[in-house]
Amino acid sequence: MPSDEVGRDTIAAIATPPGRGGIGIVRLSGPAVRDIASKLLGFVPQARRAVHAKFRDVDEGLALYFPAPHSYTGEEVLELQGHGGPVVMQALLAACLDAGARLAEPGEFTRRAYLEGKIDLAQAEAVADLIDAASREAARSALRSLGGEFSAAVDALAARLTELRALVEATLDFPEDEVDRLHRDAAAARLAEVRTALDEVLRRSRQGSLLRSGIHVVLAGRPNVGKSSLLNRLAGEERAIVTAIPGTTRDALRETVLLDGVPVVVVDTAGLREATDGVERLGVERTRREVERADLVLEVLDASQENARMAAGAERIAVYNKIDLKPEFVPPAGAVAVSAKTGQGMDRLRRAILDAAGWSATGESTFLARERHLRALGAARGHLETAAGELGRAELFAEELRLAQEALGAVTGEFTADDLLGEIFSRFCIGK
Ligand SMILES: Nc1nc2c(ncn2[C@@H]2O[C@H](COP(=O)(O)OP(=O)(O)OP(=O)(O)O)[C@@H](O)[C@H]2O)c(=O)[nH]1
Ligand SMILES: [Mg+2]
Repeated sequence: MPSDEVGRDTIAAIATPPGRGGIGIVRLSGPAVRDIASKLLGFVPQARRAVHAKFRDVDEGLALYFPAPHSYTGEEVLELQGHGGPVVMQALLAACLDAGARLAEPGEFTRRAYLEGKIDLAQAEAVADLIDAASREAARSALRSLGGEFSAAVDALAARLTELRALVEATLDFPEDEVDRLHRDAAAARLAEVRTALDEVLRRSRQGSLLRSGIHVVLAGRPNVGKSSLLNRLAGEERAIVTAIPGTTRDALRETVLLDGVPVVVVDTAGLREATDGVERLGVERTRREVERADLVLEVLDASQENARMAAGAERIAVYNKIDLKPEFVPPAGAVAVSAKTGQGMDRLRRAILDAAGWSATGESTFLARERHLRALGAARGHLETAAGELGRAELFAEELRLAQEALGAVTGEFTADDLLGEIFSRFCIGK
């Protein structure tokens, strides 16, 4: 969509994180950058050359000038690299504002890059996702999106739909004859191809979305079965208090662990039983709430006790703990047997968690998709499915293709409402 905003002003922000650092950067973007440089430095630096300068009486450091359109935002950009102390940085920012800049809103630099057509919307989102990446895998995936790989895959799908539409629209006026039938078969075959390609993009996007948003796993079960011990095992350190006294854990305790680069929030909870006091009762209530919110529940059981056997389900895994006390124990199908004490079976448990989340560690490249992207791809998929049922009616068929294309366009921002843009960019940090 990249549209133009008239009367754009010049924005400034501290681009480095708050606090003390060796270097702190104030960034400016907009038409008044040259003017502000003159006021602040006494000159306009040569394009793309780091030059030492005094920043008025505030600080001194390196100045970098990027003339439009060869800059991050596509506008005139100036970077002032000074000393990274909070007071210096604030004073430098204030000097920029005095010289005619306005304080940037969160994500405004990236928003401008998008509006200037430097990057599309999926790439802009990838900027934030790269900054927020919780694992190396997530960062790699975000970097691929930033480089345009995800957008290119989505654009390729849209392009194939354009071809198909052209093919179908050319035949709209054909009477029911042999030629028409041939066209229809060709269209059906092409549609099937596009659907397969879309499913592949969707699959890789779902994988990537796991890297981005992770999964929420809750440990639940009777007191003393070893939930807290399992949390400690998964976290690799002693986080939760473990005792032989049933009812030890009262409050829900959460730890984020990375499994295969997928961030997994593991929640330890109070053991489920008839509470013996008010505090425990509150804890048990909390456990029930956590279980309701979970993506996956690990139903922990004590293998050394005569437990009722648990049925396995998609969102529940029965985990039999303490198998060190009963080495002959054979878990029922779908369940996992472990020992939080010795670590036995933990790899299988980690694998089971990832499997239940739908993560396939094939090492293939994933797209760090957001929920918004998954919805758009899903909508496109729905339209193609409808189209497949309308092969005999060229007009309806073509219309569904058009709608599918529009849904794809939402990913890269070709068709995107302003309020959505506002929402996306407002979640960025200031200075990005
Ligand atoms: N032998 C053996 N003992 C274990 C194992 N896991 C936990 N335990 C012991 O079982 C007892 C209870 O462990 P916890 O981790 O506190 O159990 P919990 O389910 O969190 O208990 P509550 O917080 O009371 O609900 C402790 O004495 C642990 O040392 C295991 O795999 N093998
Ligand atoms: Mg506990």
